[in-house]
Amino acid sequence: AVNKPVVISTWDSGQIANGAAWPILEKGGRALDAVEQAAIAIENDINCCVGLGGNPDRDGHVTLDASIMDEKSNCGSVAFMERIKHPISVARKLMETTPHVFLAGEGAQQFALANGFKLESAALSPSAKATYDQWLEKAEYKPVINIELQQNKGNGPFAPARLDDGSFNHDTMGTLALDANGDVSGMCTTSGMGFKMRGRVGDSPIIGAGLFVDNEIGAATSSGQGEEVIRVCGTHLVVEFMRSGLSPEQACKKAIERIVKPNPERAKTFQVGFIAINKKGEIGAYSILKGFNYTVTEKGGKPKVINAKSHF
Ligand code: SD4
Repeated sequence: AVNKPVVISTWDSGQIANGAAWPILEKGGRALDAVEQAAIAIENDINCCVGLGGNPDRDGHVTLDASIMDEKSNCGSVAFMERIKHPISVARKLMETTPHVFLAGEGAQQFALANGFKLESAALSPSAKATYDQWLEKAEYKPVINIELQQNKGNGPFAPARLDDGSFNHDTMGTLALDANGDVSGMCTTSGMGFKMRGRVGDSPIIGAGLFVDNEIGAATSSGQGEEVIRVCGTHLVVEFMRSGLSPEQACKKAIERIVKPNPERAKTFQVGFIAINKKGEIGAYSILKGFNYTVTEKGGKPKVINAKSHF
């Protein structure tokens, strides 16, 4: 029997995303609407890694990346977009009302404004300002390894999933849903790597890298060092492995191995995690380093946080 509806999101902060998606799925609503609401919920929240409250680039500007994809392989993305609160909804608008799939920078912002989205303040959130000021003391441009386990204080380029008091902070949010109708959709939204170079775009808005959906097979999304995901077209690879018959977890594992193989020593210095879902409603995940987790909500509606298996 097919396990539906079901929604999965990256990280334990996926509880916020799933919490917004589930009421839609439970009522028989569309996976696309569910994943958009998941993104909106996390973009509304002030946190290090998603939305306008997130960490800025190294010049002090918050620049957002987001993508969305539906059951008909329609997709939309925005990247390097500033001062718009809900990049996910801009991505959906682009998908639904234009012949294009990807807008960046000023053009993305212009499209948003032309469609009724409001220009927000450029000011940093208090938490991002504090983290940025702290970062400026050294202004070192280097990603920190396995941040979820090793750096539970301050926000490095990849901010911690968990704070000192044990509550979760956030990280890039990717959400995948299978609705009661049997259709799959997904989204990915982020403020990207903290203190990135100006103009840097990660995997999250790139279809096939940070997000991929194929309604015949399933879907995948990712979190972690975007450059490494882009290099292997990560989520497209996961979906193709599922097409060849692998379970979601096996498919995520093989994609992680593809990243690790060319240089296993180097791969120990960064984190990548994939989550995936197939048409039967089976789910799975895998990461390079320990510390990646994800949240599942299915029958009963109670979110479950699961630790992913890892390569190292
Ligand atoms: C990026 N993949 O911009 C994102 C960052 C991320 O958890 O996932 N952080 O490369």
